[in-house]
Amino acid sequence: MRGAVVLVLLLLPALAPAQPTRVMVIGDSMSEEYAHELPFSAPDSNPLNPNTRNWIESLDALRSADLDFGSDGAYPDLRGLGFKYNWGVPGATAEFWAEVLGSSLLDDPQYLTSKFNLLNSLDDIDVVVLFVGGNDVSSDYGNLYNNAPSPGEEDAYLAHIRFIIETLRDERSDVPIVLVNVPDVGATPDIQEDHPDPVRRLDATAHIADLNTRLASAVMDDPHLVVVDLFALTTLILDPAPLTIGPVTMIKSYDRENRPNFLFCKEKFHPASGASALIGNTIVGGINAVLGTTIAPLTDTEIAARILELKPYLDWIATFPGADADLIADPDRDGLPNIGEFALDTHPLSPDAPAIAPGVPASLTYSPNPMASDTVEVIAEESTNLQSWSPVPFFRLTSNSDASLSAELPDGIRAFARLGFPLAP
Ligand SMILES: [Ca+2]
Ligand SMILES: [Ca+2]
Repeated sequence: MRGAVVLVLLLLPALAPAQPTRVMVIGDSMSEEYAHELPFSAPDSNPLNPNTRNWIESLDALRSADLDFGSDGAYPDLRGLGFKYNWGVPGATAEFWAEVLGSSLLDDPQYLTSKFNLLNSLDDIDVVVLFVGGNDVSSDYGNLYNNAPSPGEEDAYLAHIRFIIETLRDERSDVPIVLVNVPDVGATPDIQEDHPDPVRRLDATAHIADLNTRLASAVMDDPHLVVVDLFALTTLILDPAPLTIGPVTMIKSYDRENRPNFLFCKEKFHPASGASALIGNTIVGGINAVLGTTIAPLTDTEIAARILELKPYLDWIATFPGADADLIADPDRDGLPNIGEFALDTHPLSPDAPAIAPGVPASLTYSPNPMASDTVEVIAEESTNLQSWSPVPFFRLTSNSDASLSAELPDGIRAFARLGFPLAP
């Protein structure tokens, strides 16, 4: 008996070194690497340098020991630039992918190379993530909003998904598939601006939920397929409750600089890095479910530190035992949120915020923390009514010899000053 136990222990190390799970993705612009999706993935101030990541880029950055999307390269087919197993094609719908996989010498022959390359590589991968639907519902959203979905649209979508799956199965009958359901695109600022009535958006939400119910039942008998619930993630965005990632309360909107605490990229539709990381976790859950793997989802701390690039802040706040790490918490009630305390290297647990010095003119002097400048900006703002605020103009900003800055208030009128701390793009 003892001998048997020893034998098992000796065998264990041989089982341990697992290869990363090779993931093929069939999708749209949500899956195409943001590195190749200018201009929306880059800030207005630096339009050639993407500062956001999509779900694949986030997982590749933090889980490359577990997940392999293929080598980064240039491919002479629909993949274009990016990971070898990533077939993310901007603008793609379910219908598009059904066309590609249904192409022949007579029908859509321009897609034949892609079709063959994709199907031929099914033996090289461990799982397929089928991630389309956002573009399908976006193009019909106006009708869903008017509670008058285009007749046959749902049926056509489901038929296209079925055809895609059947074509993959014809090539490799047991290929594991993670099917991403349809997001409620009414969660995006883009759709909301064009469809401003929240009550009618609820009609659209109900139609998309219905489509997802039908999608789930259409594939429920497939033993090698798991549906993941992207719709649930969009529901979280629509929920009025705050959505937090670790210490960061995410802003459910967009920003032209693609700052990391906004959920959407600057063109108001694509999820920005933080939301993309949450999508990645949803898909990791699907991969684990269909393959029986135990790949760890990204933790909030990892996302905050490595995806939202807040590690310098997290390291700094950790040097104050007992301090709440929340960026916007103000435990010492001195008016500076923690991120502002970091930006000025003041004490998060001791009231020491810079104060306006009376005088003619009155001024606000503050010392930006050089260790924080890559993480958070410091912007002096002024107001005459406490309602509208604007940056203090440069000609009233002075650099002092001790590296502090002084913002002078306008002379002769009642004015107020404050400091703003936007996260660095
Ligand atoms: Ca404070
Ligand atoms: Ca303080």
